[in-house]
Amino acid sequence: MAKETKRVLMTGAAGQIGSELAQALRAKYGRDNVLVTDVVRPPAVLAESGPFELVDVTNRSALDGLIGKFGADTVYHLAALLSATGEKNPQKAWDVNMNGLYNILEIGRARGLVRIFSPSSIAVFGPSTPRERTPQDTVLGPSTMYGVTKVAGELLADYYVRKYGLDVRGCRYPGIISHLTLPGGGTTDYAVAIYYEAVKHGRYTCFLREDTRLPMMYMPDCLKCTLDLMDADFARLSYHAGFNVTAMSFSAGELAAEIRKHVPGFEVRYEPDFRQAIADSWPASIDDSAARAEWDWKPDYDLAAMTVDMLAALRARYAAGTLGV
Ligand code: AKB
Repeated sequence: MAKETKRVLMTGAAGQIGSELAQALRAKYGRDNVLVTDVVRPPAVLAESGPFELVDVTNRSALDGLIGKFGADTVYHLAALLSATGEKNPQKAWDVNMNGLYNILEIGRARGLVRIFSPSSIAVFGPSTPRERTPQDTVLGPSTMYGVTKVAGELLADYYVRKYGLDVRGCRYPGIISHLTLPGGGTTDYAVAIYYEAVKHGRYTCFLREDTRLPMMYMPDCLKCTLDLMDADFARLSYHAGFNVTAMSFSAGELAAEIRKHVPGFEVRYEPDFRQAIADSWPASIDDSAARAEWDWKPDYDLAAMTVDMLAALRARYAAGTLGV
């Protein structure tokens, strides 16, 4: 029988996904069984709800020491530089994304970890990838350093599955939308910022063109997707580190129109910057039939349902004075 997860270590826990996934893991495995780590201190609510350590994922001996001391059998490795930040500092993106993952895989191999989660991204795709219903198996050819590291990371993780029998899993996240922790340094970040600005100021200046259509997912689906993939029966999986997943696709203009249904008079200006070229190199929609077939992936939220939920949560935070100005 497959070994069970009992003690979890997470890297990159201060980020948009990490901060919510850590809470979900604490609810599932018990607060003291989930050690969250990052190079910066996460929000107080997370740092104070269970064990937390500062660690740099490029420092293998520090990471190995923590995993050993805590007795972690499973790692959620979320530490990474995203697409826009990666283009500003490609060398650091390579260092953190590749050496961080290599360190985790080597520690996993040496310590015989039960399971590792290593997220990938739609950034693995590039300008020559089919843009609509992008297949699971297709041309990759990313044009960003972030995408290069995600392709190499998927290949490296799959190699460890084949060569060492290490159980490594990951999905190609689309843009993730949430209302707790802001994303940092991605191209899809506009789809979070637009909700905040709608609630706070009733207007937003978007760094992508109005007709830019990208695949997206709401945070509750992202958490379900991640936890379900990690719970899936290994024997059912023919893919490992790079499952296509998606929940919806919309353009910046369609998102603005949906928000306007709830925020009358909401104004959006479009001033594309360097992130437009990144968005133009990514798929507009994704075929995630392999994830649906192999571990029963199915999202719950579409654009309309997500917008109602996002606006209600952000308005409550605004009323409570916790949204900033
Ligand atoms: C980014 O925009 O860089 C990320 C991603 C799609 O991986 N949100």
